[in-house]
Amino acid sequence: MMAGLLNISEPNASSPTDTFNNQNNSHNGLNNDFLNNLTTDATKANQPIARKHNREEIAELFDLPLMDLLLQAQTIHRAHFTANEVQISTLLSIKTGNCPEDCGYCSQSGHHRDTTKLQAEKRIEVDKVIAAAKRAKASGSSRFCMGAAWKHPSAKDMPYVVELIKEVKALGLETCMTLGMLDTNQATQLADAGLDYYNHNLDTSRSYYEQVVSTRSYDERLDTIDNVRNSGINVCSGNIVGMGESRDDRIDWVHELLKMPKAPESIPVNLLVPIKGTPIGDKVLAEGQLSVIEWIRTIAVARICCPTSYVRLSAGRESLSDSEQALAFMAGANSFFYGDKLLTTGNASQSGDDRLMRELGLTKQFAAPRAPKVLPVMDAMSGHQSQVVMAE
Ligand code: SAM
Ligand code: DTB
Ligand code: SF4
Repeated sequence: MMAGLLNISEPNASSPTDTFNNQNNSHNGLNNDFLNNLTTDATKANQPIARKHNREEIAELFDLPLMDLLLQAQTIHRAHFTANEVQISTLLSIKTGNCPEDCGYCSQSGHHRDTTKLQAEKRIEVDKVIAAAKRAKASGSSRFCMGAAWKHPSAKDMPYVVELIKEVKALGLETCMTLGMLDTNQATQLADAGLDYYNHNLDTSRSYYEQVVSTRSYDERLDTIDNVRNSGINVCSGNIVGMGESRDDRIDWVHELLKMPKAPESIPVNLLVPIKGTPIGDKVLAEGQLSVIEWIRTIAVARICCPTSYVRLSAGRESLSDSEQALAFMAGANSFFYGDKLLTTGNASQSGDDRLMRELGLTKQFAAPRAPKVLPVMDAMSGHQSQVVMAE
């Protein structure tokens, strides 16, 4: 058997203990023997499901015939998540444009503003953000993600983002932020406010990275991810497929995730939205886009290698057909951005997504926000009120 693969036709009686949830398929009323046997066999395979693949094994997964790769990814997905259930997030740009970073794909970089002509905006007021979060909740989103075009939040931005976290959580939504780099102190402040997820993407491999960004190093990205991880906030870290990178770069990116002490809880796999006026967007518009199948392969490999992570369909869905998105869900994606807009670009329409979910038989997962780490305590002797930070 090829290294790193599950052999679902050869169940092994001496299987490792695992966290397989055998209720997966009865949960949604399927009670389908074929699906239950499929997932049961997967857990009895020769290889433990949750283990780190080495680089060669990741490369072998990418090379599989597509149907073998999809079958394996969907099988692993069902062993760890409720089948046919998807987590849905809504995005809002809370500070748009004129970013000091020079990410070659991004409409919001100040370095490309003369060519993208993107109108920069100031921070959005708290009550407007809350109104957008309420709309997101009413539409069925379980997580509200707020993005800012900053190198990092400044000292004067911190009370603003802390207030947003607290107010959005009070609505019963999970919170996610993506604000650029964070130091340990900032990560702790966000954790104490109860932030559920922080998004900070590696975007690509270490070696292709220099073709993409020059103002923020790969190691700085890894440092921010470490700070988020150590603060107790869930890590959301993904990539962009289709920037002109090679298959090797996509393999290396998956390998980077596995080199982390713990794989990100959430992995957005963006398909490049080629934006006119950005260096990478213009190049891709001139030379042609990568096959969508390669994006689907990347999703499947991320699912297999990070079996307990949410794998998210992120940028790029607006241009995809129903069938391409269905293949992405087959590949083990179980999360997507919902709502007519991402940060500056369009998204697949909400009504279209509702119809697609009905047609595919997908159901929305409920929110489960983290409790804030800080608890108020009263000193019994003095009556003095203070706050304690709870250990994770
Ligand atoms: N400014 C913050 C940062 O970069 O850390 C957060 C916002 S940034 C827009 C979040 C992610 O969106 C990027 O890391 C990139 O992966 C993705 N993204 C941005 N522009 C994109 C595009 N044109 N196509 C696909 N993904 C894109
Ligand atoms: C992520 O990986 N993708 C989202 C989210 N994290 C913040 C952003 C996609 C942005 C797409 C381009 C735009 O709308 O400007
Ligand atoms: Fe700025 Fe983020 Fe865009 Fe890079 S991706 S230019 S950091 S907003």
